[in-house]
Amino acid sequence: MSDAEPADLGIPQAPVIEGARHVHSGKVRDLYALASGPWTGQLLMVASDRISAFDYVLDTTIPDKGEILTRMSLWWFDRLAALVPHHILSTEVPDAVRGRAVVVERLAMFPVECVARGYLTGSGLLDYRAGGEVCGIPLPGGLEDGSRLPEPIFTPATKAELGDHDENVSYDAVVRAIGAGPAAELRGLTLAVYARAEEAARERGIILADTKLEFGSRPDGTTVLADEVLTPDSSRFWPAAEWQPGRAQPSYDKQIVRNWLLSPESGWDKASGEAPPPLPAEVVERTRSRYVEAYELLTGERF
Ligand code: Q0Z
Repeated sequence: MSDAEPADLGIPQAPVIEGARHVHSGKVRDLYALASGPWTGQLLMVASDRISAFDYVLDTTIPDKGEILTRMSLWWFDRLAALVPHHILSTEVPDAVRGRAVVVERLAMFPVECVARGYLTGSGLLDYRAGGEVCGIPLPGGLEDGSRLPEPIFTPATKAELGDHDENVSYDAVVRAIGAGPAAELRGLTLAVYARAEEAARERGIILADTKLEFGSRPDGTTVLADEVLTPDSSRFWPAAEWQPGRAQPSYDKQIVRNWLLSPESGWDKASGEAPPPLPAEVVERTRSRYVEAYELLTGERF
């Protein structure tokens, strides 16, 4: 395979949608440009029922996952609207994707993944273990996987190609990329959104360990919160009752899938480099229930 060719990550083709032109796909979402109707020229963001685990998009879908995450994101956008404008224009979308798609303003996106962390895990933990800091922010000694940080930190990353991991960068690198004013604004907004959301989640027995946000600019220069927000695909949610620093925390949504894939029953060897097998119906149903439970617990609304 030539270097220019992307790796085949097993992502199914984005579905054809009448009146929309496919422009981009992530692991579990598809982006379209609207080519007809009242929102011509704007974007249609579609959440699929696909799920990823251990960096693979699985062959099995989780029924209603796309709709649950779309509704969760919409709930947060509404709750955060006093803090920052958002990109949602309409939830009136083509029938084929009803409930799991939104029409959004086309923005000039900042090329920065804006991450806020209140707890140490994942790539933050790896960086900390390698040098005592994350994105150039020095942290106290003695922290473990899952430790609460002295205060939430802004740990920006630059977007990688599909299939690669984002790369953590220093705040200075963000300043160089987009300028000091925009960098300060994104850091301030990211930490403000995290503070608001962490508090709301905590009141409901859920730890919001970290979250990844994306922002864009309107033609008039207004900074707008974009993409999806505060879903289990963009954030780490942990059941507060089970929080125990010093080990990997169980994930609210994906733990059932991970445990089954790693169990002898799956017959899968993570180290083999082979794609994981399809999930049994019982694992699908229990995972769907976790997404529903997370939605209902966070929002206080029935799915
Ligand atoms: C979001 C993404 C997805 C794959 C571009 N309001 C906006 N204006 C311009 N661009 C974007 C947005 Cl949200 C934009 N992504 C991320 C979404 C599938 C990648 F549905 N890329």
